[in-house]
Amino acid sequence: MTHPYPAPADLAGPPAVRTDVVLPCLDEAAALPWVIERIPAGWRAIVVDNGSTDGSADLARSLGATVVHEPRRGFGAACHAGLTASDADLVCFCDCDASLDPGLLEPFAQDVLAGSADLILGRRRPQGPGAWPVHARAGNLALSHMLRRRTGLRLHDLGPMRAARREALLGLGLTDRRSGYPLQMVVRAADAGWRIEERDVPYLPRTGKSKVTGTWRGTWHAVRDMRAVLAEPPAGGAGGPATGERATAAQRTGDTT
Ligand SMILES: Nc1nc2c(ncn2[C@@H]2O[C@H](COP(=O)(O)OP(=O)(O)OP(=O)(O)O)[C@@H](O)[C@H]2O)c(=O)[nH]1
Ligand SMILES: [Mg+2]
Repeated sequence: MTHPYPAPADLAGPPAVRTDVVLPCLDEAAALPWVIERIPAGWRAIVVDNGSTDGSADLARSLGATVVHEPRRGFGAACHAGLTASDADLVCFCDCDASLDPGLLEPFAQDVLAGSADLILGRRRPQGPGAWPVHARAGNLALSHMLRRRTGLRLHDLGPMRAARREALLGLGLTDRRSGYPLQMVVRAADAGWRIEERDVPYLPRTGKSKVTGTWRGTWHAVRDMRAVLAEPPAGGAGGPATGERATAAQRTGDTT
């Protein structure tokens, strides 16, 4: 797949860094305009259409996004299809429901590029009631504790907004294709010694119908998928994606290698 913003070959200086934002999308026509207009200038939006029936794919295309079709349902299936479709240096992820502003990913990408972190996650800070149901918040907190026990990582949230290098992400060999995908990414990155950070991001009430955390069924499925990820045996630490450095003590509470 060609990138719409190729690095000009005839200009002096280092080639431009390319960044793609993967936007998993299942019936998000109401949210798409808000999301796409916030993609940083020069970045490409890859909308992964996961079987929408509300015209999301055509709308995304008309808004200038690259559209990838992933017929297999599941948040992880959609995210991974976007990752494999990307040819950029950096890949960011963001939900496509207008709960998170993809424009906030710009400093994430800059810091990954500068090498100060290998994976940066947005820590969701709910803005007003309705942004994050109580049961979802409690589930997320419990998950953060389990993650800490499993990896030593001190994260407060396993949010969907993140940035990392594409080749490093592919190297994690992620296998979950449902709700466990975001957790598996963090667990495997931690096992491999990545430096993982989180940054506050405002979390807004989503536009359109809730599919996961707004429903008990969705939450239950997410918990089931995430428990399966946490039960996986640790992979042999392969070292950091760029430098091979281990995570610092400030980022982790213990060494699990
Ligand atoms: N749940 C779900 N989301 C998908 C799927 N494929 C793509 N998505 C998109 O993934 C993003 C996250 O899904 P959401 O439905 O927002 O899940 P959530 O944020 O956990 O929960 P709610 O916002 O409360 O529904 C959205 O942009 C969805 O459109 C899928 O198969 N299931
Ligand atoms: Mg959402």
